[in-house]
Amino acid sequence: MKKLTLLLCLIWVGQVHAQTVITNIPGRNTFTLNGKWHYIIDPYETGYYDYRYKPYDANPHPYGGFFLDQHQTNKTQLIEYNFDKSPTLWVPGDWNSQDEKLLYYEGSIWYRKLFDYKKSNPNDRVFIHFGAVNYESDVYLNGKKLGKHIGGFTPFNYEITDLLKKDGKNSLVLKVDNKRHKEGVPTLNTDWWNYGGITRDVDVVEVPQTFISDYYIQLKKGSQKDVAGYVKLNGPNAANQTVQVSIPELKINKTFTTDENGKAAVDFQLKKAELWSPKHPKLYKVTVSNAGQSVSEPIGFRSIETKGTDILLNGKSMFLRGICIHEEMPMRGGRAYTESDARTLLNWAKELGCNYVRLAHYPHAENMIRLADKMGILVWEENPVYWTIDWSNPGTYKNAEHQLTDLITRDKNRASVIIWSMANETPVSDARTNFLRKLTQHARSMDSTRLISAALEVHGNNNRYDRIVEDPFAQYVDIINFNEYVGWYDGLPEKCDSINWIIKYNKPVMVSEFGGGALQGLHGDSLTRWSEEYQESIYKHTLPMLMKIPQFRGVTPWILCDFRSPKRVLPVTQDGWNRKGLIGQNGTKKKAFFVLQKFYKKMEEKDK
Ligand code: GCB
Repeated sequence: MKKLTLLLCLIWVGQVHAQTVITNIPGRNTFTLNGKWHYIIDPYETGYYDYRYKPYDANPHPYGGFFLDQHQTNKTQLIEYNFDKSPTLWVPGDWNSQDEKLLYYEGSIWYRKLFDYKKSNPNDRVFIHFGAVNYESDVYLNGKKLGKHIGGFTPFNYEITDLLKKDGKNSLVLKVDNKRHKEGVPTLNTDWWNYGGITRDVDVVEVPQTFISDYYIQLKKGSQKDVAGYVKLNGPNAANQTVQVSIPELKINKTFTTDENGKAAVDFQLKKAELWSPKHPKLYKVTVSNAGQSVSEPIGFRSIETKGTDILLNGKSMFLRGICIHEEMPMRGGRAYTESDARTLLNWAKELGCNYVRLAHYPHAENMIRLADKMGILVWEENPVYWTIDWSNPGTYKNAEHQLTDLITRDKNRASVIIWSMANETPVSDARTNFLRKLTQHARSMDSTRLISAALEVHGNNNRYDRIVEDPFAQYVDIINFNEYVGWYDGLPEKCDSINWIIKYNKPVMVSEFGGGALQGLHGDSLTRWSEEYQESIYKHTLPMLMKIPQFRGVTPWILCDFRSPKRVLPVTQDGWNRKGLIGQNGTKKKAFFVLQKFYKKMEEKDK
């Protein structure tokens, strides 16, 4: 009985939500938990609910709850699971592309990792940090619940200082559930694969008692020399402390003092700094320090704003030569997650002549954004508010706001990121516009320097060839972006030649999507659906059509690579893949790739 009480005490029934995210993980003292993790497929959530469907972590039971990671210690003991004897999955990585029987799986899978950890300093604090887990996760360390996290594409962490075993193995267990929900963000219906699992890096992060948890060091809106931002300390000695910000290459070394909440306002001038741009992606090593600790990372400085119908980067008008990208590797057919995956995708974008990418339709891995910083590629980042979100559900709004907060928190120091996108192709209604307006206000309150946009929709009228962009949400954005599919869902490619665009906003206009499907290697004439020639024809007719829009300032055709989608069921042609990529599932370029490449060469010449 005593043993039972002890065991029950070990189970912490309260629920802690993920704590404020620690930023700049690559710049910290970390220990990776990437590698092989044992897993148990649990479609009925037997490891979570008892037979009365009550969660074990709220109603502890000595043998229930896979998070206890128990082992049979005598021959009479009844335990109906065993992580040690279960197969393994690679983390990070989606489960769908690692085990054939999981390709279409949507449900719960338990993951378990055993690890030893010795602190480098006995007084330090220790956190466990997840780059992303899709979609919902319940996290337990040594049988205790750390919390629950919702949202498949943003980082979260939990403090584990007091739970770590001094000697012996720690057992880290996650229940990961990728079931879709009507009220979720995204919701039930999307045109991409619902890859489940621990899809990004897992790290143990060791920090001092009071540590630099976050900082924001960027040029002020509209300025090319004034830096503004903050440094935040977390811990018992966070208030009234001095913190330093230094940029040795610019001989800058400034001191600021934290307020009673541990936050210091940062304000200084850059003299003779080289501004970041796609042509010169200059990054400076910026170091933030306090009481003997320091955190560093490369940061670029640039200004981004709109003026009338122009987009100004460092004060100069530019055209954004872009492409949409899903976070997926064509040849492997799973989530992209390594830096080398990111490099493959961004190198293709560069080869196409891009200076800009739209990372659709959710936050991509941090290594993608950091690489874009280094390679000089501008970035659109997007919240997964897609199609028919449950607009009037306050919980759905909170969820969307939370995901956006975590995205901005993670990437606010990346010079490459110039646009926060609130949503994609959302149907106009008061509830929806209100939802997006609130999200926009929230984004601006966190980061006043970047531009706000969303991929809007196009409407027709009685005239067959009029196409109108008119949306009550347009008043809140800095750049009008819309998706159009003339030539694919809307007539044949030649229809583009007759379209009359009606866009009555005195703002820059960009086209966030256009395109059509082609099976790589399938040839026919330009009217044969799915042939490379049909897709090529769409590009040949669309680009001149868009050039007629006076405020046209950029475009991100749909899409760099073919990607998996369960909605695309046409045998032989689709087989579960959306074929609108300029590059096929096997990594081979289709004819349309070269049409866009030629157009971008011309646009680049013009920009010089
Ligand atoms: C769209 C969506 C995108 C789809 C694409 C398509 O408008 O924004 O997510 O994949 O159309 O292929 O139909």
